Amino acid sequence: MQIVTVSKGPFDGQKPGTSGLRKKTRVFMEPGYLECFVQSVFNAIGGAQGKSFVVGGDGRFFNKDAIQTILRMAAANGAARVIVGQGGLLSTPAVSNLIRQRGTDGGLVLSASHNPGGIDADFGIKYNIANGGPAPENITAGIFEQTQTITSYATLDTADADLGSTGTAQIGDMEVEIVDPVTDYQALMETLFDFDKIKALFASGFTMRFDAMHAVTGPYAKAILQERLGAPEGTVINAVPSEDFGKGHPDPNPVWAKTLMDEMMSDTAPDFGAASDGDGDRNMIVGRGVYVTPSDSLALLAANAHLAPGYKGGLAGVARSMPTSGASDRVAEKLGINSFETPTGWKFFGNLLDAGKATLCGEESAGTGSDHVREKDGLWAVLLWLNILAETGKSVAEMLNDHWAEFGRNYYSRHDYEAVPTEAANAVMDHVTGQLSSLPGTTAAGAEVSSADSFSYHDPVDGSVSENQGLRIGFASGGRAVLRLSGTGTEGATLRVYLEQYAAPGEDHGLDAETALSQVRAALLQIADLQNLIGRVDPDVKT
Ligand code: VG1
Ligand code: CO
Repeated sequence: MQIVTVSKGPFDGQKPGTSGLRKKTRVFMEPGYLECFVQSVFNAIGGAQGKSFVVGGDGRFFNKDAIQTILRMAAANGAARVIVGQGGLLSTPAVSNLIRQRGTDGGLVLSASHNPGGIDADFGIKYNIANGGPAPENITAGIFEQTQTITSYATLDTADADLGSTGTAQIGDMEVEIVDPVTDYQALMETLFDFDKIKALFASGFTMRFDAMHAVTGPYAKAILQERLGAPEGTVINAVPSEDFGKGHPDPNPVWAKTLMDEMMSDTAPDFGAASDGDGDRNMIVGRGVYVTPSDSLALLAANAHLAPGYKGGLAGVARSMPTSGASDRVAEKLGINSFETPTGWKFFGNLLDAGKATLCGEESAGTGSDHVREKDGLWAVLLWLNILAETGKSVAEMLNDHWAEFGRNYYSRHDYEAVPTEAANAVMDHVTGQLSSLPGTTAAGAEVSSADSFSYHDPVDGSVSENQGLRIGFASGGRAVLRLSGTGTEGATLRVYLEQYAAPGEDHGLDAETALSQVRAALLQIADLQNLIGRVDPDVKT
């Protein structure tokens, strides 16, 4: 074993982000950088001696090298066994599933998710715990602490393991098991959904386009949708994972999945469209001529999940992140089940799922999932949609209109201001924070403010408290604006503004979102003084 000493951990004090550590790829490639993070993880969990882990990534540039580094370090730290996806590939939900199925002590996912890939783009790593979910805050804090004091890491001087074919390999005393990335995941999906029904739907001529965005879900979607469920060849596009995601942003939203959006809005649109992100944990759902917001998708899945075999007993509860619209709350209320509002980031759902308090969870950023794993799961959401469409025989547009007629519609949009100088972004947050107590009862741009606060989450399972999780402004009209800073960006700050307007059953549900949200937006711009503080009012990305 080789002990490499480092003068001071090459970390610059970055606190744990929304989802693991994300940096420019070249930063990760600096000698010792990845190594120090991995050693910090091992140190923070009381060492790797005798433990087993799952390791895989989304196939972006540096994925393969990083995996070899981790394997050598795991062996040097005494790990007994590591399960790796063939070719180094595993989607985030597939990692979560393998950790749970094989009972490993945890896992490492190499991905910067929706951030672009390549030597001049982004790389990332996240640690998942034995329940298969993202490390909760007490563990990420421990990892952070280790990164601040680390002085050495352990590795082996061995050749790379061959990850090209399934089977086993040996590194030092550690066994490496190379598995097909899709097999176990597909088996899990078969237990949840009525594959015969979905197969019959495709056989009847139902058409679909799935955009894998040159990222990790390509092999999964091809195996499940085309080979198993009989969707024709060409249903899955951009299906080969590439190191730079075809130079795109593997972010499944109408902006970055524009080609798919254009097709779905055209005369020749298929019945159903979907896309997934870099590491396969998110999804975008589109019907012919109609985009489904992630918040609506969560609500609609909650209302109809019982149509799929895995959920036929009903749901214990639905949890959503705070910026996600209240649409799923209305479903939970009607079903008489729990509903929860958590901070942004999947790690906050873990306790609720483990305790059996929630069955479905979702975020406005197109993450949806359930208690089948402890991560959000893009393809799972697509299959649940397909199962529901197969059962009801309705189109996506009919499903949406019926849902709004019953529950009302939460018009919704997120506006992102990217690469804002950190000081300016902080100034916006400070400016709004300073007004919170005086806002209720005042009127901004014609909209009366009914409530304003900084969101704190009290975990109902372990009692932990997470403060400063975003600023919420409620309006008497049933509107809401939320402001928060992204925890996943790698350049300056990203300011996210979330706009929502409720229209009750019987009210007009046919407006375009921009019109429906115009008053809330005007009020927010006035309260946050964006023009003055960041010099612009128009966002870079609207989803
Ligand atoms: C974003 C999303 C958040 C999601 C996170 C990780 O975080 O808003 O909902 O959980 O990305 O998703 P932020 O802090 O940038 O708003 V993923 O697919 O990158 O693992
Ligand atoms: Co992701």
